[in-house]
Amino acid sequence: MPLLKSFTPLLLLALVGLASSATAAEVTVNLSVATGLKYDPSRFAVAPGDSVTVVLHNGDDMIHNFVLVQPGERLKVAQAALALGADGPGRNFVPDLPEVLASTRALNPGETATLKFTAPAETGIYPYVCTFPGHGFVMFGAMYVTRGGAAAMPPLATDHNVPPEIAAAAAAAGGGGNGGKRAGPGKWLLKVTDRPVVCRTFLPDTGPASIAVGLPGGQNYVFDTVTCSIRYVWKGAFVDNTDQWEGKGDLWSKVAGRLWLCRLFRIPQQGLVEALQIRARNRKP
Ligand SMILES: [Cu+2]
Repeated sequence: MPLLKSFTPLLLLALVGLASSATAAEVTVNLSVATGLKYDPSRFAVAPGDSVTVVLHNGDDMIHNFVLVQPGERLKVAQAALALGADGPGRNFVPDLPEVLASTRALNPGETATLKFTAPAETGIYPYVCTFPGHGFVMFGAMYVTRGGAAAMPPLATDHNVPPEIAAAAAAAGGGGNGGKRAGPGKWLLKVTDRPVVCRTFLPDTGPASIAVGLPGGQNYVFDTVTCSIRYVWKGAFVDNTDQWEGKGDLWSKVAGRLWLCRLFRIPQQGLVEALQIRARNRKP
């Protein structure tokens, strides 16, 4: 029976195909962009092979996109997007990499886009990220490909696949970390008046050895002493240390204002202060 033998694998494949298509579901995920470089929701679950429709609405006042990537490849893709430089806008800020699984175009404020794709056959945690220059370091989420549904995801408060700020907020809301008691927000909000304020604390999406600096006039930044770079800049209120100082050190301080720049600024070797002095000197008539 050689003929039947050669057909057997095909038959099996067809049966497997039928079985998987019978279990694959059509899933629609409504994602919006909230202010402060955040996706809402910051994670969702689908099953392997599901037909997924992501409807992305940009409710923010900046440009954003949605790029689904292979597990563990968020930063590689974000860095490659940065490296596109002047080519970025023409490519919707999406680098041509095999790690990119699906992506929307770059959306202007108020726009909505629909993206359809088939969920990967392999279970895992697939990051989604905004690859607009600089956003990828803080603006991301996680698509869980799992047969267990949303229940298979870890508690949000301990999920390392969502931005730390979101996990910390969930921990605070659930009473985690501070023995169930959370100090009122703003109790230890550091205020900046007419002199710069320097604060050594733990903030999301920067190294553990970072220093926050608040400047008179309402601009603030965080300097990462490990990478010797400015990680992000925000305006408005400075840093809220309430959770960090009132807790056991397991909740981080919060950026109290509004992020407007999230890009790594490498400090030139000669040092920022010296560079600024030289610039100021050259400006003099
Ligand atoms: Cu973005």
